[in-house]
Amino acid sequence: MARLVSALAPTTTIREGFSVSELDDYRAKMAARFHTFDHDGDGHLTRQDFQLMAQKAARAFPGPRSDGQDQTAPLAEAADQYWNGMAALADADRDGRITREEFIGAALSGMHQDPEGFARIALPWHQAVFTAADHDGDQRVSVAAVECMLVALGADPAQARRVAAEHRTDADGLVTENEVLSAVAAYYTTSTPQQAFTMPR
Ligand SMILES: [Ca+2]
Ligand SMILES: [Ca+2]
Repeated sequence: MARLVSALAPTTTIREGFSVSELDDYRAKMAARFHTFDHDGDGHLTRQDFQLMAQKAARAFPGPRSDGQDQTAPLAEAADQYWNGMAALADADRDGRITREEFIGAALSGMHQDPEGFARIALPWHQAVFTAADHDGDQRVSVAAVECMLVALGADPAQARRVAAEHRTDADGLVTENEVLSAVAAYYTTSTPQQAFTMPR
């Protein structure tokens, strides 16, 4: 994690002075992400949405890993931690619900151009999902597993396939944990558009 954060650290030096269009791009990306986070579809985010997300990830990568560890409980715990981090930032009135505007505001203030904020709030969850996908524990997964991960997180299946295929692979055709987490970090900390999570048509 420290390596990932330090690799991204130079972006923190441009915290001030990004253009309105960059912020608009980021807002649009997070607005789309909000929809895919709302797993029960009631129009706001609650602890339940994060638990549904954990259950979906556990179903996507069922059974114990080769080291015998079942990932259901670690996923539920990581999702709860993720919820707590987002709620601390976003749920200003403490009613246990995050609206679309609160979510976008929280991502903007807590993660955009802030790799350390991302590392604190969202990284543990994505590490837990990677661990669940990485059945043999060698810190590498197949491109198909990356695609499966994106779909479990709410991505459109066709777009998940395309985005998964864009990841760099090693000599064995596998995608490393660092590659996956760097892509996730770029998603949350930069304005660069990314197509896996889109608004419902
Ligand atoms: Ca919801
Ligand atoms: Ca593996």
